[in-house]
Amino acid sequence: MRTTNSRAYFKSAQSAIPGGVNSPVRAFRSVGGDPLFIKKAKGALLEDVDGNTFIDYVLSWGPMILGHAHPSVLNAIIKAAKQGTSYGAPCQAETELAKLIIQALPSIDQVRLVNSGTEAVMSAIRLARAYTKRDSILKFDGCYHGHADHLLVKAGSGIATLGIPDTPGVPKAFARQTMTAPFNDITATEKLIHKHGKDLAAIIVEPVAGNMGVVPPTDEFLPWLRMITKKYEILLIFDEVITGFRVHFGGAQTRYKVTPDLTCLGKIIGGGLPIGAYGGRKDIMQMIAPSGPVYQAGTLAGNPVAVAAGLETLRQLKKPGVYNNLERKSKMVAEGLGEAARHANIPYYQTRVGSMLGGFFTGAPVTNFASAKKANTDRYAKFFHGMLQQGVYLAPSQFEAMLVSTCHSNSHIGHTVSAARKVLKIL
Ligand code: KE4
Repeated sequence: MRTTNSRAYFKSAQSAIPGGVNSPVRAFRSVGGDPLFIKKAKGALLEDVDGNTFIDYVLSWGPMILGHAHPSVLNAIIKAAKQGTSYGAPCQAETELAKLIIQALPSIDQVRLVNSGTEAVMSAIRLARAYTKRDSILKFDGCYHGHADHLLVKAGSGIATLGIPDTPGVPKAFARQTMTAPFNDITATEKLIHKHGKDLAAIIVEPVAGNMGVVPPTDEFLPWLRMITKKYEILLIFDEVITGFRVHFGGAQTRYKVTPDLTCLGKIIGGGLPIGAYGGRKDIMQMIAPSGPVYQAGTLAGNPVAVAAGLETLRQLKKPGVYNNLERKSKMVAEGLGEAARHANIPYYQTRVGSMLGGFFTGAPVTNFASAKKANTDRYAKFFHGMLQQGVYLAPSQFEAMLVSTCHSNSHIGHTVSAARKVLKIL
């Protein structure tokens, strides 16, 4: 596969940008080799600067659930942009998006739009601390909630990929306020809560973990979290930046019928433009300035062009049959990959929630970060590059999700499965 231009662009990027990328996981560090520079994308396909095309299962890490350059989303963006790109003043579209999110997610009475998932989580945590007048928070090992200081404690995604347990630059005092427990582990979490429950402002969880690879919750875990947080008057925050409008139009909270106190969103609700959101019970959200004392602000928060892209994306997703279609296609991908691994006699543990898929090169079940880390990441790196050669673009890290869009066709899936058969056989 020709990568002359990508290599040249990467070399030039490295002189101007740390690591040559604007987000670490894009650098292919954990799978080796140099990242491909993308020239354009359409539907389920990416085209790099050397003319190679790939079936894309990264989908910009989540937002592109309708595929790239969706015609009606592009039209919405162009139409909005022609009215001006940013006002720094309220506009009707922000209320429309807010109301659509409120209608879709049962736990949300009010919502605030921000510019990224990190900002959404950062703001939700500050709000939880103000509401409860407590300082500590609990997160789960391997879950990633963006790069706000107090959340980079045994984080997943880029941190797990880079193997940095706690990043430098985070004051010890911050890290001390953040406790961690193993995902899905009720016993360990219960012990922490019995000891520190009265100091905990919030427990934040990815209801389906998507940053240690994809690890679904056990049947008991989320209902138990809801019960125990109510008992100790701790706020339960669902970080649905990935799962929101991905695993169900109403998010994981609707799929699993567990109602958090606050929800963080991002990715899909911006249709590929910068966005984040946090929302929840009115009595909590009312504390946010200017209705209350908790400050949070943003020059481009609720940006009219990003909001237009998000609104059109959600309107498309709301159409009947979209999620059933995603379910059918995702099941085909998962079954095809599983069968290819069995055919090659390679231990492969699969996970899937809707169009969010995980695959670990290990024979043992993966239920938390410790077990996810037992997967053979060297084998994953070889699989990644083998699939790339076959025109299939997977996440350049074992600790990410494989995502399917509405544009992935039966022939895209057929090609993916036959590529996996070829690659796994020679692994
Ligand atoms: P952003 O600040 O990247 O918009 O969102 C942070 C975030 C918060 N919560 C969850 C559950 C997330 O998955 C993320 C970001 N996800 C990663 C990949 N899994 C973004 C990719 C990247 O960092 O480049």
